[in-house]
Amino acid sequence: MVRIPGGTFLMGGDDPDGRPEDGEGPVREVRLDPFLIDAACVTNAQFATFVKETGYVTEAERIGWSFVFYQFARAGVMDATVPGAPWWVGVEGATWRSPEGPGSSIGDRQNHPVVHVSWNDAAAYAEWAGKRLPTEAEWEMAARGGLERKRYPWGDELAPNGRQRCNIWQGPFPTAPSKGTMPVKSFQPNGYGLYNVAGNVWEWTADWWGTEWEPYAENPLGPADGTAKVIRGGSYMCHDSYCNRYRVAARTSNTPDSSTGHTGFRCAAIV
Ligand SMILES: [Cu+2]
Repeated sequence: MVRIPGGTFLMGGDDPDGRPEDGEGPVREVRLDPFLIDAACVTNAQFATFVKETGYVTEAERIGWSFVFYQFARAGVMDATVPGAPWWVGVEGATWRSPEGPGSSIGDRQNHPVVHVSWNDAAAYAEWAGKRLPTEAEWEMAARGGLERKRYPWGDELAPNGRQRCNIWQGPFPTAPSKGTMPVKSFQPNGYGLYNVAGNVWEWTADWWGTEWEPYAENPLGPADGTAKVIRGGSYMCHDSYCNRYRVAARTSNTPDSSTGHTGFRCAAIV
């Protein structure tokens, strides 16, 4: 894990191309105590150890299906779609062990982020590991890597000197061929040593979704309750033609029992 020194930072953003309903802004001052956070997302190998030691069964395994990007779906395709996002298909038997459904495996993806894990699954892993999920404020402070009000975890340019810095969609969406997830330590880390805080997979945070902010907050925990949990960072499917949420201030949410092939998590802990 990486130690984040704490202190005050400017949270949120006012990028003109952010969506107002996402509540990225206004920019506000947030003060945090020091904390620890995983340098990278939890991998398939790490999650496998957790399952082996505890016998844990994920929600997707119990429900019997999960959402898979259409290019990867082969067997088990159901008649389940997401309004406004027809590239997601429900696949019977899609789980963290078989991310594309029956016949697929994570054999050659041990160091990729675990996916098809719900918020509840992520929280169970964190508890087993003696950790917890990061608050949204912790996630963002860590993701900013010590930089102030930048668009990305490394600065304002998406690809400085033409160098790709994150795993986001390449080419026309959603038809160009997707490679899906990459190993959790792909690309250069940010200033705090965190890998892939932009792109690769969305990351669950501890907070319930909300869009109301105070101009100043100390160790904020988000709303007391809600129906969806905040996810941060964007995924390999993000592309500025439809979703530019790989920006470091960007945010969205999903219900705590949902799982998809592009959402994972990293853990935090007290110092
Ligand atoms: Cu996106």
